[in-house]
Amino acid sequence: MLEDSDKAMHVGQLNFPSWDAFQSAFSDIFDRGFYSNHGPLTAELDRALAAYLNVKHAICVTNGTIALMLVLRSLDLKGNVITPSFTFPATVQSIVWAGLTPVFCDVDPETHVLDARRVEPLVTDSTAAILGVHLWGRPCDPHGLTDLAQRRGLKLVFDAAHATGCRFKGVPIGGLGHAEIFSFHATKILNAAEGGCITTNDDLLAAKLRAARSFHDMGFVTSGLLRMNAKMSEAQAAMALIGLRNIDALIVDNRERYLHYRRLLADVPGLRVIDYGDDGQSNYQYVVAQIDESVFGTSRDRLMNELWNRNIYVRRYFWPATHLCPPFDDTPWSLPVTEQLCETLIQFPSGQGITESDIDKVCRMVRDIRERAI
Ligand code: T4K
Repeated sequence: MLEDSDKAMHVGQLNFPSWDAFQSAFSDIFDRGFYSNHGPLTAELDRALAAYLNVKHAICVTNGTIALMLVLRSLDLKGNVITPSFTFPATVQSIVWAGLTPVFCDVDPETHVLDARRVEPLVTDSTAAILGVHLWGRPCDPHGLTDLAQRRGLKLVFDAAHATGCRFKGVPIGGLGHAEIFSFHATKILNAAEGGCITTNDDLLAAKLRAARSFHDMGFVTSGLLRMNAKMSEAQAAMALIGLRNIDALIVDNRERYLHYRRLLADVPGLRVIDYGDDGQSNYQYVVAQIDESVFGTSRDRLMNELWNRNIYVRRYFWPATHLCPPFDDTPWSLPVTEQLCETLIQFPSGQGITESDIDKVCRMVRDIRERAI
């Protein structure tokens, strides 16, 4: 008999800052009467993130999408940008917003990210940049893509929206390529309600980005640089600063949740929780499994619908594939791995609001649904 769950469980169960810390930060903002336009908390967050991410410059902005648009625009690119279709649509849409053309590259079936071997055959005279995505926080072939970008004279940017707190060979993600971008959306490990940042070790690019994110920084004002209002507010910065103080503890808790899912689902035929290794390099914010319908006994979509009926709001990230949606679907892209992943992956609820007994319940339901289906 299937059990009902009365607690709605979402994939991005929010990481909350402590209410007391939040109140006190807000009370300080009210006392200062300074809410925006690069207040002290935004400046402090820029410095704190640069230190945490081990990079020279962190430039906080309104959200991750704006961070992508700004960095692509500020690199003065023309032509094509090689990028995955298997990502949140913001990655690709930002390329178009920056006046560039996306060229889709398929991803590795195990890691779900781009690698130099797949990207290199797509490089042409029109290629300006590679925009890799550290999907699920997995480093996107940093050595291979850096080498390729250097050899072919391309800019290399990483979308690290999922990767705050993740590491590559022990070093925090943040200083790779020409620039990386992060998202502090409510569902991310570092929750600023909305928010994002660009990180770079390039002083000139950082100066341009600081000028481009607002109409208040007078640097580059005469250079014709295109600018916008992409400022982070003091309220967002306050929330991010509190989250940043606790992020390492959140990663430890996330890892426990991830390992608990893995233990409970290890022997379910046809369901494989994707592996981040046990080396502590991931932020474990995403618990993603692949369903092999022929072994599992029912399809990923059927499993998703059955779980939704029980208040478990798993997601089929990412569906539909970006290259199959307008305005990108008028080209016959050949992306077999991406299309297979879009049809077989399921993301389970995770994050601070999910307890061990919630995970027990989700996994019990997955087993029950499978047993009823076979
Ligand atoms: N690059 C990549 C690789 C990204 O994944 C993203 C964003 C970006 C760039 C762009 O960064 P931002 O511009 O967003 O900063 C969610 C997020 O909205 C999106 O930020 C994120 N990626 C993406 C992976 O997930 P949706 O539309 O699939 O889910 P959403 O926002 O409805 O939230 C998921 C679940 O979380 C909901 O079912 C309910 C729950 N939830 C959500 C919110 C906002 C809550 O319980 N409370 C909340 O306040 O995009």
